[in-house]
Amino acid sequence: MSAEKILEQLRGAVLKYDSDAAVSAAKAVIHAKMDPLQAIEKGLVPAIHDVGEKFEKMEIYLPELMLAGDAMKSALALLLPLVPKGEKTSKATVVIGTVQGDVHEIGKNIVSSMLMAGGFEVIDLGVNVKTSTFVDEAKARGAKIIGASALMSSTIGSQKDIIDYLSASGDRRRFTVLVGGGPTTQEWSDEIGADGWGKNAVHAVKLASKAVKGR
Ligand code: B12
Repeated sequence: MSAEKILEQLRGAVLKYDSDAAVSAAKAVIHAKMDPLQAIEKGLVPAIHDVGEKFEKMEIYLPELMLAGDAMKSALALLLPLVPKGEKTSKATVVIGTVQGDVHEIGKNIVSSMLMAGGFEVIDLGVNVKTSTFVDEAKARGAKIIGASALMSSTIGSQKDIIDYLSASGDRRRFTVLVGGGPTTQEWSDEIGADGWGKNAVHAVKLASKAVKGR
């Protein structure tokens, strides 16, 4: 099967909310020895964005959104482990999570895997992570970088809370804070005083690598 056809199957599986089809398409990616990251970025990600647009236009509702998320996660469960792990020279430790009140994890998981592939030690705190937990864990684990993902306009404020929390305790300069997620922008990152905004997982790794060199 051609790579284009396999990408089409990945897209179709998410758009049809079909986890079984997503698993079959992911297996086809593996069988064809395709680059897993390309399959994710060109097949799965555009499809889930289309689903988000349909939800916004109220053409579909929460159950479909959940099923699409499940289909995407089923394919990612096979594809993300295939992203080659970088040398464990550990450039730095990164503590990453999705902010408080927000359970969107797909983008954060892709960023985590790519950071690991880029040679970072990654401590993934999961979703709905309290501001204090980001900071306490970063201190406890000797992390230099904190990554905060937020997918909703109602939760991006928690990214600012992390920075304010660090400033209040005099710890701001000890950590590089990177932010990302759907509604965030470079302007937002500048406004809240973050150290970098990543538009995707590849960009996130570049930012983290730059932060390590800059220290
Ligand atoms: C799948 C999905 C869900 C799934 C999530 C499943 C899961 N386990 O993650 C479920 C069904 C649970 C869900 C629930 C809800 N959702 Co929802 N969801 C989506 C959807 C369709 C896709 C999100 C996604 O996975 N995108 C794909 C990934 C790859 O993209 P990404 O997350 O942006 O990540 C990339 C970059 O942003 C970047 N990045 C991400 N994080 C980070 C972090 C750092 C540090 C860096 C550097 C970079 C970086 O790299 C990533 C990889 O390239 C979006 C629509 C959309 N366009 O995003 C809506 C969307 C985010 N959801 C929305 C809403 C409203 C909800 C609900 C409130 C719905 C409801 N009525 O209950 C709930 C919220 C629950 C909660 N408290 O969090 C809205 C938010 C609107 C807004 N702007 O505020 C959206 C935009 C849909 C819409 N268009 O209306 N959702």
